[in-house]
Amino acid sequence: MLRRSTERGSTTVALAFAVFLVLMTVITVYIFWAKVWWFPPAITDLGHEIDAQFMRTLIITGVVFVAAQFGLAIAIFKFRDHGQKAAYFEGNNTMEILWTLATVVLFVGLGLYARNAWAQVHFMGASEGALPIEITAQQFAWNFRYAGPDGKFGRTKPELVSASTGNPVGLDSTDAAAKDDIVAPVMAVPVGREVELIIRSQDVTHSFYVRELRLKQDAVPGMEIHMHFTATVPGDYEIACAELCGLGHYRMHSMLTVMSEPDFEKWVKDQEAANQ
Ligand SMILES: [Cu+2]
Repeated sequence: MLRRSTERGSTTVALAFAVFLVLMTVITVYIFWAKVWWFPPAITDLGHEIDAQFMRTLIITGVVFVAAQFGLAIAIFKFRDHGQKAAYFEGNNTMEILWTLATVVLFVGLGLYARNAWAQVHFMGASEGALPIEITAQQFAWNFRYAGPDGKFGRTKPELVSASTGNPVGLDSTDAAAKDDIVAPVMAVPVGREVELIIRSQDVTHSFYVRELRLKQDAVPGMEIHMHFTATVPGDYEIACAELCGLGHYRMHSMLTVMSEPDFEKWVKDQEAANQ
């Protein structure tokens, strides 16, 4: 039975909600468009590729988001209460198939687009001549080991690990190759030279994360995980632990300094002197 006209009138509510949706959508788009909260500039070629992929994904999902919100606003206003009888229908198979297919095509398409960038990091190793740096994560610090002049990492033993005696990674001093190894609490790399990371953990799962490298990799106990990058912009960048690893997680950070080759040589010499 139809209600009397004075009892109708969800127009105000429907309009208010529709306007709210449109406003919320416009504000959201503006926040991304104006890059109000954005990541710092990338400092590797791969970082730029990742950013390009991010923008592609953001534009495609952004268009879908705006269309869906505007569509919802229109539907809310158009189908408001006119005092009419509610209609019921079972759904629309054609539409279901269409938007499932569209989602699959977009998802797979984006994946194919990014496969090169992904493969460069995860399937291809560092090239010959890359500078190896071993990263050992522990609660709640980062240790960076350089092989020293002999280019070889010396033996380590878990039972020798002792931060208080200045041996945080357990270097075995009876091994000749271990004698010139450098262990530092901060990381330095030469600009423009490829670096091979060997990421380990002494206790729980941590995550090595440098925003500007667009690189985030878990450090997993019992595993040696290889990553590689070439930094192209000198500067200081924060290294954070991106895995909640215990009560001191918040203070588990360090610095990555990208410097010129001569500055790097000098830095290594200074570290050698400090280690002796
Ligand atoms: Cu951690």
